[in-house]
Amino acid sequence: MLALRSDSCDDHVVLVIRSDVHAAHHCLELDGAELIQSWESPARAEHVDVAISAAENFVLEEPDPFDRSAAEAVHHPEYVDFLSTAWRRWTAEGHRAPSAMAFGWPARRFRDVRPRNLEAQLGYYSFAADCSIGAGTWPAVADSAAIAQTAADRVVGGERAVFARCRPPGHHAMKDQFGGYCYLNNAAIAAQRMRNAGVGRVAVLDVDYHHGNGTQDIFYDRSDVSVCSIHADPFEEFPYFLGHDDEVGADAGAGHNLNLPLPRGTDARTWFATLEHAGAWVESQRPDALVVSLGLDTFVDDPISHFQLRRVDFATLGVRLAGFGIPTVLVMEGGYATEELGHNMVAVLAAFDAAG
Ligand code: OKP
Ligand code: ZN
Repeated sequence: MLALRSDSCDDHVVLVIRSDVHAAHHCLELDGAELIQSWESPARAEHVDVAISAAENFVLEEPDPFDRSAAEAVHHPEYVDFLSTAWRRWTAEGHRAPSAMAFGWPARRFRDVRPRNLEAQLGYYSFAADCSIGAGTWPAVADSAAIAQTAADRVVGGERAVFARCRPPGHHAMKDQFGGYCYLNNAAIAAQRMRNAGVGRVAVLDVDYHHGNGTQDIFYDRSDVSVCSIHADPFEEFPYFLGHDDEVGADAGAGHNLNLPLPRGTDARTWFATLEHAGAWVESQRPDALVVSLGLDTFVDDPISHFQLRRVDFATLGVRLAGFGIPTVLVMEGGYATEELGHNMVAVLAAFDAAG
């Protein structure tokens, strides 16, 4: 599958930041009234690592230590505190359940006032009951953020592109709410990290099947980080309550957010026509660097999603992403056809690399 190019040279490789810390985090999620092992499993990252290791032009590195200030630059500090202490508090309270999950939220006409009770705070700091907090959650979440942070640092340091093999994913994580399997917003952390290092303008292009509501939330009123998401129409798909095409940014951010919702069942032809639209808009934002929220749950055989991209389409995606011709952090998001995910990810990355 790999890239035996005649012009291939030693420094032409894909740098991958990854580690094994994620493996201790395995969510429970509500499926109707039943708790099931989450689709977002350790095996996802393992399959990606195996496929990447089998391909010769990838270099794998461990992340630098997590810099909490990188997370606090895009999330409320008290939210980061909550995430990092929730499991300890849950244990100290002596709950019977092996992991913590919310059951109530400040829905319409309730007040946005932070409660003291831990179970209430779980609702205050989340928007969905599809992920839980267990013993391995915070270590994995912090490590996933460290992977994004390190990838951004390497790109600032001169790498043309770096793949941040993050798990858990991040693009649903808002300034102060977790949900959708996401706790810290890895893509936002990477974008902000590059801004702080002096990169002038950053664009985030989110190609995951689901709307990147967290990334939109974090940058919605800013003009220095533009956000574009192609996703299943929130009228019919998670995260349901954000991601419509009339969400264009606010205040200084007006005109710097673009949502391109598509119907369930969208095929590759329509998807790539939409990617062209997204690409032209991203270029109109004149970014100096790109962050791609690289979810591959657009795959035809994804068990929880309903677009129709095939492996060959992921190679086409890689070529298009390389075509922006700017320093790029590729951040892993969703993709639940676990056995296929590694090969699909390598298809994107190898094509990106071969296209230069
Ligand atoms: C995360 B990412 C509840 C199902 C909830 C949430 C999907 C989260 C996708 N049983 N599904 O964008 O790939
Ligand atoms: Zn997704």
